[in-house]
Amino acid sequence: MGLRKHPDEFASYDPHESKQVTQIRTQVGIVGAGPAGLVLAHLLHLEGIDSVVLENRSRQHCEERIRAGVLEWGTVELLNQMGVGERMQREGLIHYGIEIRFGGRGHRIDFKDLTGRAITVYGQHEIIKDLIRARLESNGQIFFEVEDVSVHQFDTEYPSIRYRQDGNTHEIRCDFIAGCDGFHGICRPAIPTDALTVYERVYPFGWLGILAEAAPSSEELIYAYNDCGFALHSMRSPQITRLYLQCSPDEDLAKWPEDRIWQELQTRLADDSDWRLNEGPILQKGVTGMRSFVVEPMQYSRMFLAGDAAHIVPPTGAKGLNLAVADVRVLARALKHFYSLGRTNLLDQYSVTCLRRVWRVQRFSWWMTSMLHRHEGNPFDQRRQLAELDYVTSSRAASQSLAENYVGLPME
Ligand code: RFL
Ligand code: PHB
Repeated sequence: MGLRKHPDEFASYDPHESKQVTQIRTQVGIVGAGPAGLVLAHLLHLEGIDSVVLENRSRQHCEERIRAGVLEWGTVELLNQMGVGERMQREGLIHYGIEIRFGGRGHRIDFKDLTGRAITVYGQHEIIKDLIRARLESNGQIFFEVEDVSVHQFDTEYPSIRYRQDGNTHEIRCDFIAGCDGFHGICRPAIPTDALTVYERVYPFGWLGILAEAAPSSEELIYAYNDCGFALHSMRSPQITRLYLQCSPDEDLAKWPEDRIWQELQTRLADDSDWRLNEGPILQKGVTGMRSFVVEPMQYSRMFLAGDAAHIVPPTGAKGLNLAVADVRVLARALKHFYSLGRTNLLDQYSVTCLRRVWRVQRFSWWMTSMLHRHEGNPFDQRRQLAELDYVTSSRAASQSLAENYVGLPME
């Protein structure tokens, strides 16, 4: 197998561009420096496989983008095995349970008792910082702020990726392309539409997320079901709280001054005790729509989609990042198998292998979302939701099912 150890760069003349195009050769061209792209690049590096990562945003933007916060035990284990978990072990918060609040009372789901496992609360942007540092320290190539990225000839043995940077055109010639460019990326739309089936559900609500300079008001996450709508108490550190409020998907942020946000959070998160939510300056706020989305298959010839490029889950189950990591773990193993043995069987099975987990996680995220959010209309559904919350917090079997999914199903 032609194992090309180092990306080499050379220039050629492209008559269409009427100027020189810089060409880089590598084994795997990766589009996107989110969790999927960066974890994949580092896993491949550890197996001696070269890759180049292309990212259209700046390094600073990637490192400061506030997103996920909950890591499954399997994600934590993988990051540690990859040698990028040192700061996560120091600064991450290990949680052995979550609280579900409704009807004025809190109910703890005890992960340790129910599964023997825990989750770690550690911001996605911190993982991104750790991964970028690790890649650059290993002389890995990540090109930030690239423009006009396009993928070509991935239905042949000679895929390529083109992009522009500093006014020049560049081309990456590779054996495979990994589309790790998120939901709005360019890789999935480059696949012929008749080769893909899309499964989608858009929810009639969104989340207003805030980051506040306030000490968390509880040691664990609180998922609250309330007549006024869902609310979530999470955190990033002993000084920073992360909070979410159910809102409409096109909510106007201008209608949410700080005092309204705090008032609504106090109402929705209240219980019958004298518990109060700590307040503080709001550092960031934003609205996210919610959808469930899966594209099948997750591969087309020599292009493989991973993470949000292939699927989206509503954030209620805290699964998006974890699913992205699970995909690239499967992909890295399949690529290693190909380069070491010359066999494509694991690459051929990539989509089927990933989709099994993807659909189980879709089910869990949909279920958490439908149990915890208020929606218009049918009083029957509200009674049913309360019965579901009652069941899940009082039956060991039901709590265990929630806990098993929340801490993360075993990796393939
Ligand atoms: P990403 O993170 O979107 O990364 C894709 C990268 O590709 C770049 N890109 C391009 N680069 C080059 N050329 C192009 N044409 C490009 N187009 C895009 C982008 O700039 C970006 O850097 O996808 P990836 O790697 O698949 O990772 C997925 C996760 O980021 C996502 O699923 C999670 O953030 C979802 N999520 C959560 N997941 C969890 O596991 N636990 C959580 O607690 C959790 N909470 C959340 C969340 C997502 C949220 N929002 C904002 C959507 C909470 C929220 C509010
Ligand atoms: C977060 O901390 O951002 C977070 C936690 C749990 C979720 C979603 C987001 O379900």
